[in-house]
Amino acid sequence: MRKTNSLMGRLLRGAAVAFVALFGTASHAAAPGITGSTGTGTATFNLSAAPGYISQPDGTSVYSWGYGCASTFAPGFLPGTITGASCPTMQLPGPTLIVNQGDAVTVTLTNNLPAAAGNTSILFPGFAVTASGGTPGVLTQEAPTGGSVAVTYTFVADKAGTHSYYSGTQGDLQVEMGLYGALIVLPTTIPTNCQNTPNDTARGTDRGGGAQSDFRLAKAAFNHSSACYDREYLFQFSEMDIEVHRQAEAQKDVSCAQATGCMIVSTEPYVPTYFMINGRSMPDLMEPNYALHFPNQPYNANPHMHPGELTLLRIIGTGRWQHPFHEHGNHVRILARDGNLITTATNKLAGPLLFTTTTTPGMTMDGIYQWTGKGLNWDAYGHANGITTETCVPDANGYYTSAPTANNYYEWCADHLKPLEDKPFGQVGKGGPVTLPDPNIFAFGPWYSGSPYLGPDATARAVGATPVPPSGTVGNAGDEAGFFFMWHSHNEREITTNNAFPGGMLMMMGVDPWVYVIDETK
Ligand SMILES: [Cu+2]
Repeated sequence: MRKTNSLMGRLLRGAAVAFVALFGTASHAAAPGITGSTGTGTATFNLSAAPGYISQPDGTSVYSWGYGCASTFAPGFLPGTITGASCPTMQLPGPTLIVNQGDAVTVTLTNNLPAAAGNTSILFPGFAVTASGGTPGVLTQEAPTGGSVAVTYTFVADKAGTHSYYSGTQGDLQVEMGLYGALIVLPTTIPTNCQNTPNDTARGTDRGGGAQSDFRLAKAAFNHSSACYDREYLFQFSEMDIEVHRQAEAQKDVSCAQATGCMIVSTEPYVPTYFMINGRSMPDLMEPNYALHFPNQPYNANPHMHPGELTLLRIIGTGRWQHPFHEHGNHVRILARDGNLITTATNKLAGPLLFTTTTTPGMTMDGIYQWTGKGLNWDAYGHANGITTETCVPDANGYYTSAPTANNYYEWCADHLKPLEDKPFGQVGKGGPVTLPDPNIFAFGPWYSGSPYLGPDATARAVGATPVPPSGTVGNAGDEAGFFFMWHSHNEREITTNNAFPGGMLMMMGVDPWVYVIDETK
């Protein structure tokens, strides 16, 4: 938070850590999507545009339009370890299309929108698209309603990275209604310095007895030594003005034979009240991918990571507003914009380090985020409170990376043994940078474990302290505690749902101790 007088600022002021949490039934995320029916070097997708209803956390059911899989099309799903994957005929956002760089991509679209909606289409910005079939529109070939005439878009996916796709027909209405999605192009060449699995010995061996699976779509976002990653998440930001959707719903059954449709829908003034990431608002976005109670909103937004892991963020701005999304805990090193890797003349990464990854409509970004605890100015593992058997030997960069099985693997050694608290409640100050609140205002449970520390047995570490535990710690023996950071739009209007806080474009990023297995299968 930058504005300390804001509501969020009052909640979070003075603490680098938003929440310390126990682990329970949390679901996780990854970057799920579909693969085409492929031969070697080709990827074919048969999509439909169709109407449907999506749900918002205030109970509202919103009439929307979305791309989905044609009923005759059986795609493949990635990552293959995610259970219950499906591709309905309408979803919001549309299916994430995953292809390999160099693939000849063919996307066939049929239009199952109501006749009153008129023609529709798909644009793939950044690619040289050949469109055939259907009827000519302003920007591309369009598919008429009725579902029987298909339009086909072909292009070579020559550019790696994260790309958007969206309707090229009546964009102010059709994109607002939900006709947009993501295209991920995986590089054909992987740099030799990338990790084979997220748990290579160089980056920490498997602390979960073989359970720490690889959920990446690839080992690198681009063919560049700075583009390796260990985990990845896709975030599509959009907003929604329900009045537009109500007008469209009221006119959906009007009989119509015009290519331009027969709806008279005012898209101005534009007053959105729903702000979504991957088609869901907080807290719905924390539910599992493909959750049955969100039949047309299959993708969640629930990032987790271990300290030190390189996490690839695939970011797309959709809709009409700018979305200044802030990833708390560190800045994001940008690799590429709109799939264009940002490098110097000598091929060194030149992408900026961003405080907020602000997207304008249609813009995409690929960036690397890493959380290590560097800069906290206190020992996040509670070593200052009696756990002195664990050491911290700095590597050339200052991190403890020489002992992959250590609980405090990747600790920032300059803060090793630094106390947490300045003036513990009811006690004398110990010199740390943080003053904890009165323990009586905390509720212990899923969002606060009773310990401010990261790692296995974090609460036991806290209460077993010498000479005194931090105030407000309660022993919950055996618990593993992680840190949760609020990732949210810095346009604070956007962290509401229908004007109620919290909601909208807000998620919780979890830093889990290495001993905790991050299971992205749900
Ligand atoms: Cu913030």
